[in-house]
Amino acid sequence: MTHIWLKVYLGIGSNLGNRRRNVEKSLNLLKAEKEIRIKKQSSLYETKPVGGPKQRAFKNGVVLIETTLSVKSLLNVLKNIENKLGRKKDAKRWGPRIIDLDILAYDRVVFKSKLLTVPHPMMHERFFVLAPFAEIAPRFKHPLLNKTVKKLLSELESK
Ligand code: A4P
Ligand code: MG
Repeated sequence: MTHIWLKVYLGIGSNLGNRRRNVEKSLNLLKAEKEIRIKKQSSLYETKPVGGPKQRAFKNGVVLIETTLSVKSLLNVLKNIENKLGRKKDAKRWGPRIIDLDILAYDRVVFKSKLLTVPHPMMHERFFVLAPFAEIAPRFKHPLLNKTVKKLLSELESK
């Protein structure tokens, strides 16, 4: 059987507990997956919370992985990791979280269902995504907007 390793960008965020350690733990759990390889990781950015209740600042980063998992299986792996790290299911939307793992882009696939939208529908509006993304992949082109991450970041910064 042939395995195709696709390039996928993941967004990671934490604003509860030891934020840096939560991110590290999630990366270790990703590394432990046979069908996932971590290729690049950004530094961690201290970012102001966007939306939700008043809450602590986040640590945010972006990683480039290669995976043979389908986009749906990957989402399940990410949710399992969030649960293992103790993320509460009933937490409010946009509320504080131990760990949040989002699929920002799955290769150049455009896909939308009830459970999953790729590329992530808000990635281009968010500094906390674009800044670390631009650090590791400035020339990655947004599959729908057809602009590079670097360009999206500079447009956001000049708004
Ligand atoms: N889902 C759909 N598309 C995706 C995708 N591309 N990747 C679904 C991951 N999940 C996706 O997500 C809710 C559901 O979205 C999932 O069950 C999945 O089926 P969640 O992580 O359980 O809940 P959430 O994170 O509260 O909601 P949401 O809408 O995903 O919020 P975001 O967009 O993740 O934003 N401010 C700063 N500074 N840093 C942050 O990291 N994060 C958020 C959350 C808000 N403000 C922030 C930050
Ligand atoms: Mg999320």
